[in-house]
Amino acid sequence: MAYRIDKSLISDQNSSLLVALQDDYDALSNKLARTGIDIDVITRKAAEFSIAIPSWGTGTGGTRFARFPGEGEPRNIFEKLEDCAVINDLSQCTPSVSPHFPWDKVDDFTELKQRSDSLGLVWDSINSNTFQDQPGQQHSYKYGSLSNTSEAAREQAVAHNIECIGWGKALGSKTLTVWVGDGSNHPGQQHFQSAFERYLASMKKIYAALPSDWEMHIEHKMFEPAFYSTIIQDWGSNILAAMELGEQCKSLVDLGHHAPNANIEMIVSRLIQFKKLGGFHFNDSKYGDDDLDSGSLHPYQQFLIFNELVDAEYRKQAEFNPNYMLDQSHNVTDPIESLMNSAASVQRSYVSALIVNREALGEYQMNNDALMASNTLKEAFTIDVSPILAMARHSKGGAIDPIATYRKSNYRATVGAVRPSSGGNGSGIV
Ligand code: PSV
Ligand code: MN
Repeated sequence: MAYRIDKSLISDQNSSLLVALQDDYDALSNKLARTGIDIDVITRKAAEFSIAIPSWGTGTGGTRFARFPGEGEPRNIFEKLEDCAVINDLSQCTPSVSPHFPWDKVDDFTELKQRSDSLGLVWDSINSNTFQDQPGQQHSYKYGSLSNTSEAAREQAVAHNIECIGWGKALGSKTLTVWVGDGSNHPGQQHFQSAFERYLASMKKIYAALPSDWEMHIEHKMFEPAFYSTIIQDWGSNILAAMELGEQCKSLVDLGHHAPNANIEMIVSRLIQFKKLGGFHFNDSKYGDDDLDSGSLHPYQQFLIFNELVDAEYRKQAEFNPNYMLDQSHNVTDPIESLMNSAASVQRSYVSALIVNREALGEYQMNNDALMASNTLKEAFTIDVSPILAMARHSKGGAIDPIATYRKSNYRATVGAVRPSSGGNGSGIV
């Protein structure tokens, strides 16, 4: 039996916060009404927003130097699901989980599906893993997977991705996300064009196995584990591959996978324009693929990305339906707390973008009024939309203050008693 947070604890905690929340909500309602915005419309949209939890994010992360395991870490996908259910019960915006195979492989996928059903969770994009060797694996990925010079290694990587599609079908998923670590560490080590040709040929085989109602998402990353060149190093190679593969193939943007200071919101706009935006892995970073909590460092960048996304919604852009997902590594926090905070941070960026005065912005842009265009965005960004987020959670039975309610529940210590520490303190980015 999964340990769930009692609904009565959530409602008790909420009742002590509701009067103050209603005051703040009414004040914000009056403020927004002055600019013609109906707060209830925004709150309804906030309540409809959802973002997937990465199964691997529920465990404590690490770096290549060390990992410091946390108390009560989930030991398998069933326990990861329990933690995801807690996150969703409190946050009410994370009803889906994105699994990573073979990390989350089980013998009986029917049982796994029944468990997720019983917890009220659904499955988001399936992630394949050909960036590390698995025990007993015949061909090594040391020199790459889908672009390996060895045909046998490439075939093995293709077969794994096709197997992932099969597991995804059993779980009711409709997307396969492919990220590979293929690349090189030395100038001259790899023939760029031949390696890309091999990658594309392998991807075509996976694409051919994709059900007609599925999408395949390609994730780019500038470097790491390869430190000189990476096969899909940026959105350019990504969209080229996605265009080559076909309509069901789109690009996925992980916020930590770009050169510092890259204009990610502009990349997003380009992908939207060419109907190639598949989805996101949200996280934040200062130096590289830091996998810090979403919005913890660059909330304005996250808002500007949502400004593009809401603009596409506003313009009713065709074929626009990106998947939102977190992809973070929690090294010093309780992963449940970080994931709840991060989901709310992304939801906040969405809500802030919803209150941008788009007619005014469009006019300022057409009149080249740079200052007022910029101020229009800043005005929306600086309005504190917290009461909208809290009210959206409350309206769905979630917690007005998810972190406080979670701490009050004593969940971590409770599961800690039945989940002995993995003791795994070795290195490893997860
Ligand atoms: C690679 O750094 C990445 O962002 C990909 O999404 C992987 O699937 C994930 O992290 C987990 O290693
Ligand atoms: Mn990612």
